[in-house]
Amino acid sequence: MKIGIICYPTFGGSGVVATELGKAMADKGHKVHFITYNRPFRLDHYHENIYYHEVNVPDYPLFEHLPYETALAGKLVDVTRFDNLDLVHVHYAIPHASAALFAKNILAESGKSLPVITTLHGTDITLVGRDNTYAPVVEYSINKSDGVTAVSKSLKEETEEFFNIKREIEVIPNFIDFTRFSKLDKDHFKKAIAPNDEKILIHVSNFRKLKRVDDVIRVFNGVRKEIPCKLLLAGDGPERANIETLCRNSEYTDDIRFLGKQEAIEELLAVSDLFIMPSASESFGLAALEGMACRVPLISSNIGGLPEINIHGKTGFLSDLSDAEDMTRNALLLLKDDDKLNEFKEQAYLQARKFDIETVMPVYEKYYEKVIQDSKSNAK
Ligand code: GMT
Repeated sequence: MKIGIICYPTFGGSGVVATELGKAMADKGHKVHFITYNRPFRLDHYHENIYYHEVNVPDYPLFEHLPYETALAGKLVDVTRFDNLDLVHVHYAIPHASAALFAKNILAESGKSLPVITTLHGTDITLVGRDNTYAPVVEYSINKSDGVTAVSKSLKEETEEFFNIKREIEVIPNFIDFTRFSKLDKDHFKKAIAPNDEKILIHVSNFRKLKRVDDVIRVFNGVRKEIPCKLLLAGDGPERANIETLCRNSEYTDDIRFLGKQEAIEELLAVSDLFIMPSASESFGLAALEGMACRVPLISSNIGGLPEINIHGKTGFLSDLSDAEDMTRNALLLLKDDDKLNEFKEQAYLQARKFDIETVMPVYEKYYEKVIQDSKSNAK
């Protein structure tokens, strides 16, 4: 197949899923065309089946806001015509789905069919997509796409609860490429972070409010009161400055390291003992699943799609939203008992194995084929 992929190229779950899926499709022999405004950060090597088309938005004195959606639609029309795409798969509804549908309609004028698959990732439904400004466009785009997938059961349900959905939404979960995320031997690195064999807690996110990084600090302070440990904070975003202030006022400030955006996240996960994800909203929690793939158990809130990956009392623990005390208790339960911790590490890994890209990629491939076939039948 000749597949177009539209995604955000930045650090963030939806871009990671889009890129890893595209790479896996390319390995399988499909031609994959990424269409976005920057090279996706995990698209880091040459591949004979992968193409990258950059969307540039020409400026004009009249524009106070650059019309990215129009430029994206125009680029998609151009690539589809030249490379004869069989379908386009857009990740994150806003503004990718409506731009793709616009391109589809333009192409239809000249008799070219371009099926559009939209994958809903999270905040495009649970947060920003609910804004009155975007909601009618999101709803229309979901109903008019040729195929729609959601990354968890919970996200599908939330979509159907909030929007007036008149079509089937397929749940296809996110996945892990185990060639990248398998526990690496990084003893020397561990020694550098925790020279006295302290336990290492980790949090990875884009530091938005909904990630509740302040709860991570509360949990860490509570744990640190009882046992020697270190906290790694990877990622960056709007809340980072506030969190740094919070940490500077903590008596354990020397045990907390801000690492900023990290590409080789697997190396950090490889030395970690516990992942903390207390989010207020999380459709799936890919960053945490990457941790589990590296045998890092998960202390998380019990919202959204998190209970679909984190099995309470087995791969980690689930707590009510904002209950940092319970999260602290659960973290200590594991960190104070090496046998239990090792047992949870193994279970976390086995659970992550269920989301192996080798299993999930063919599900997407079949779905692509079905959507293309259905579009052909509907056109007759
Ligand atoms: O919230 C983020 O970390 C970024 C966001 C994105 O779209 O890049 O993540 C969403 O999609 C990820 C991949 O499907 C999911 O693993 C995240 O849970 C989801 N984030 C939220 O729902 C808040």
